[in-house]
Amino acid sequence: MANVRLPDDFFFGAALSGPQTEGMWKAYGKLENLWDLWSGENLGAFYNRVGSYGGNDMGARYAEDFRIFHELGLSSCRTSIQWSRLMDADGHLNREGADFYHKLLAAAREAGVEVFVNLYHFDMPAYLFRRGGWDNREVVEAYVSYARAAFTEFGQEVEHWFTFNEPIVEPEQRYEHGNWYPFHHDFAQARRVQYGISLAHALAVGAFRELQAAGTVRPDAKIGLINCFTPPYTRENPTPADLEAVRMTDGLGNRWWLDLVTKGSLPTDVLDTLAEHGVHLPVRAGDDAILAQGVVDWLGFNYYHPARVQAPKQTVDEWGNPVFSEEYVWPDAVMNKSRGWEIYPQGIYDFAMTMTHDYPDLDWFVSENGIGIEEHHAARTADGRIDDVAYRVPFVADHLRWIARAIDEGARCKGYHYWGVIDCWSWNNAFKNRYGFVEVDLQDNYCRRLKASAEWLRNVAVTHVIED
Ligand code: BGP
Repeated sequence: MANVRLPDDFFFGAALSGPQTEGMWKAYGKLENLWDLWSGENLGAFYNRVGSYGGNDMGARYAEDFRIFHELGLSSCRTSIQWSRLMDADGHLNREGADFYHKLLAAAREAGVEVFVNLYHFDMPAYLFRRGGWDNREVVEAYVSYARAAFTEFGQEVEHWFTFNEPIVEPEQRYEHGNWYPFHHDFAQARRVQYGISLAHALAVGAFRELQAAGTVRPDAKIGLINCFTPPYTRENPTPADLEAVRMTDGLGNRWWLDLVTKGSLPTDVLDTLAEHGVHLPVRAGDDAILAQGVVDWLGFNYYHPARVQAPKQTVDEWGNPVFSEEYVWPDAVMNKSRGWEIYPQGIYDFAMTMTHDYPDLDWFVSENGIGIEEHHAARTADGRIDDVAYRVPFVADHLRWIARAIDEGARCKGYHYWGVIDCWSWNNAFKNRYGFVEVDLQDNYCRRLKASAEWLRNVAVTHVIED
């Protein structure tokens, strides 16, 4: 293999989220969100009983963190505003929360780092969840008021906006697979939630366009959506039933969102199949016009692992839900055992080629990619640094090589954000798996310390060359 070079205007940055970094869960008028609610009800559900409260202390250390990003050669980062911090329970702007984010954005500017702002990262305010969450149109409307407030408050400061991070995850994790609070196993509810989020996205894009036309949002600002697209694969010599499993996996997880953000509609083959199985979306007159507003300026692609599926042995599960696919265990899979996710860098290229072929006009960037390794596997060297080079560098280098190849073949991939450049809180895994090029030492007051891999990242971000 020879050295590989990414284009000069390709950007490098860091991906993070408000609920996983800020901490200060009760400061600046912040209300309880679903993570705080779950932490309060059952702290034992979180690794080492570390709940949502502390984040990685970025709320107190953001200036330091932005300086670290800059020193690592990163020009941008994406985080999220927390709905539960920006708005009060009456749906009005919370001034203290807004001021917190103004200060955070100012510190980033001072450090020379652009902040991409995402509006929602699995963090529904608890009082709105109690009113039905995404299953209730009033909550969809509340989200749009929140989005309007954010566009109005920060419209002159922020250039890159996103409506949602991984909108497929809450339907699946909260309502279908029962892994996250409120632990439902209800396929139909999951799809209603997915539909509610889709409407919320489209209405927020509509509000953004309106406020941009009015001059409230700066003229060069863009809006997008971020999703964890999983390129779908099945076994060799598939049966028609295996291919059907691929169609629905791809349809619900990928094409649903891609059609929404490029065509302003949802894929009819998927809706037809759902209807055939008695799953009906709560469609109201006028919804088509709402969805039509959902077309974005660009897209974020979070990539960790592919989806390998085959025809299911049973087409109905123990809760009476329809089943469209089951996992296919590929014998050659290389696994990240800490996370249970397959490592398959070529997937990033395959998705890029799908984009180039099926959605050729849309710009996108890799908005998350990274490897989280259980902390106790990490070796600390004599100088006190964690030596993570052996697993982190090849992971990132391999993905970047496939991105470079895709760009050579026409992909409109504009940049790369690494997830968790600084270790952060990972939902119910808390601090079990560490993603960072920078350690957060929980035994030392969240102190930041560069890991051995950080020098490699800086070199790639500055030179754009991935050495052989
Ligand atoms: C993505 C989420 C992030 C982040 C990441 C790593 O799905 O957008 O919030 O957490 O995955 O996953 P985890 O933290 O579960 O290891």
